Amino acid sequence: MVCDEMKGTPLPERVSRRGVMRGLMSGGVGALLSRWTRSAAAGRATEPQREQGERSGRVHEHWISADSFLHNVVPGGYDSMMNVNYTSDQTSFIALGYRAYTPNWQHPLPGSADIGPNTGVPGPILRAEVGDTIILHFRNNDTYYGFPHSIHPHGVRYTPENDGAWSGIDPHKPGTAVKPGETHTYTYTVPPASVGTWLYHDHSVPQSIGQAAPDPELGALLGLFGLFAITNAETPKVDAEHVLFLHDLYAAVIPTLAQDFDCFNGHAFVENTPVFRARVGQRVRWRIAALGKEFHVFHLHGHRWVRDGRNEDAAVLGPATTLTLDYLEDNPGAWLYHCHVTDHMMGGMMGRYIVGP
Ligand SMILES: [Cu+2]
Repeated sequence: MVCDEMKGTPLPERVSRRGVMRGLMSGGVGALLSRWTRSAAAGRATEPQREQGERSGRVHEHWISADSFLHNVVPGGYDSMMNVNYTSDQTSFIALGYRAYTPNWQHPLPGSADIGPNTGVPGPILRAEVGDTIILHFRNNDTYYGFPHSIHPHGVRYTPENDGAWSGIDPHKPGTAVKPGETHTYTYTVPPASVGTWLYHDHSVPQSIGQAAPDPELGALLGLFGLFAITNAETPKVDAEHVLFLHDLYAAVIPTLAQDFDCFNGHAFVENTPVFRARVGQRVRWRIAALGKEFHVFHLHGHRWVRDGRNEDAAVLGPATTLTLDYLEDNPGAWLYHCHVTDHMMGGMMGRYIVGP
């Protein structure tokens, strides 16, 4: 769900007397308070700061940490399509993920409609409107691998000093190789051409695990990626929003994995991948992104959308490309979404989409 009526509103307005009364009358004061607390903690986006030529000038300030943690790709231990069982040691590895924290990286934020589950793979959804400024305070908390990391953005506007991309040409360029325990702050602006869905990801020094060949984006392969959701005043409001990352894990790169896995949001196989939900009559938006070295075809059963003037029920994604798909939900039932590349279907890119009446 998208809380558009809450997003980006100054805090005093969010807890107006009328809002409190409405919450009380609907018996939802607890929910209202928890929503306010969450907004207060997650937002830090509320201090108006106009820049020359910018329209609304809201500042979105986030405290992001690159964390290392044990991650199980197939927590249910079962691939129902191919009827294969897995043990957790075959499907687990130490992942990296961006997580949103309270200021000064004190505590991880709980998941919310605004930032998503905040479990790390993918990272938090970073929202902004045209005219806003995004400030990312980044901490490298990769205590397991000890690699340097960065945040490199797509789609927003930034100077070379905020690019976060290692090339080796200037090894001392700040923000391109933030060492474990160190921090860096990136600043981006949001011009009209930034409307849409965009990636951010680790773009630091090439690394490898064990004897594997160095990978230029190993941090991103291990889970350091997320997306921006950028809107303007004309962006239609939606009732349900589904965020989906298509990415791949290779046993040749990550030795603890028993095989390659093709993943949605860090997981493989139906009932392990996210189950998305909507109801008939709702406006639905999918924000989809891919990263890595594979090409994918996102396909949704029982549904169509319009893109570039044509009707579609499947769309190609390559590394670092995204899709923003909107439609009015009109088809109840239990549906599948999946990558239509057959290798990737077998490797785990299958999921369920449940539409209630
Ligand atoms: Cu695919």
